Amino acid sequence: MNEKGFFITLEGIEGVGKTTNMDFVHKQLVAAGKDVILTREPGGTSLGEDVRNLLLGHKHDGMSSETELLLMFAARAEHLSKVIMPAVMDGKVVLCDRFTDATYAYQGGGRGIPTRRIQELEQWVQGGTRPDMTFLLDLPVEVGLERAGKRSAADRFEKEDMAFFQRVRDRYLQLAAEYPQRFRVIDASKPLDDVQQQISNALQEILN
Ligand code: Z5A
Repeated sequence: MNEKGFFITLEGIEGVGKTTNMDFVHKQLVAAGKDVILTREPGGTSLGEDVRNLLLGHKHDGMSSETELLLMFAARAEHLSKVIMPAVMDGKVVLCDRFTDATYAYQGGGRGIPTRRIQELEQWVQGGTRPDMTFLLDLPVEVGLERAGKRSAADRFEKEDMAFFQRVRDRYLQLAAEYPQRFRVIDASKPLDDVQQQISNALQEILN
C-alpha cells in the first residue's frame, strides 16, 4: 500500500492471541495520536459479516474448498472498497484481524488450493494493495488449540484436525520468510507481557 494511511494486519493460527493483542495494538496507536479503524476478515462490512456467518457456521458443512475461497474474496472485495481503501486514503491506520495471508495459509496450506489460483484472485480483487505491516503471532499448534479449546463451541474451521493447523502454521511461516520486510514474527508462546513487548518494539518502527 502507500497513499496517506497505513494498513496493519494480525495473523496466526487459532488461539494465538490475535483478539487479545488487537486491543493492545489499538491502544498503542491511539496513544501515539493515530486515527485507527479496527476491522476483521472475513467480515468488516454488513455483507462481509453475513458471508462470515456462512463461512464459519455449520449450515454449510461440506462446502467445497473453491466455494470457501471465492466467498473469502467476495467479502474482501466489499471490505476493501467500502472500508479499507477509504480509511487509508483518508490518512487513517487500518488494523485488521486477518487478511489475504490467511487465505494463503488456510485455503492454500490447509485445504490444498494451488497458490497460483489464490494469486489470481488476489491480483484481481486487490490490484497492488497489500498490508504495510503484518504481525504473525506464532506458536506450536498444540498450544494454540489448547488455548482456543477453553472457549465456546467450535466453528467450521475449529473442527479441523491438528494436521490441518500444522499446514496452516507452516504456510504462514513460509510467507513470513518470503516477505521479511512486511512480516514481524512474534513468539506468541511466551507470557502475554513478553508478547506485547515484542509487538511494541515492532510498532516503534512505524511510530518513530
Ligand atoms: N479464514 C480463512 O480460512 N481464510 C481467510 O482468508 C480468512 C479467515 C480471512 C475466522 O477466524 C476463521 O476464518 C479462521 C480462519 C478463517 N478460523 N480459524 N481457526 P477468527 O480470526 O475470527 O477466529 P480465530 O482464529 O478462531 O481466532 P481466535 O480463536 O479468536 O483466536 P485469537 O484471537 O488468536 O486468540 P485470543 O482469543 O486472543 O486468545 C485465545 C486465548 O488465549 C484467550 O483465552 C486468551 O486470554 C489466551 N491468551 C492470549 N495470549 C496469551 C498468552 N501470551 N499466554 C497465555 N494465554 C494467552
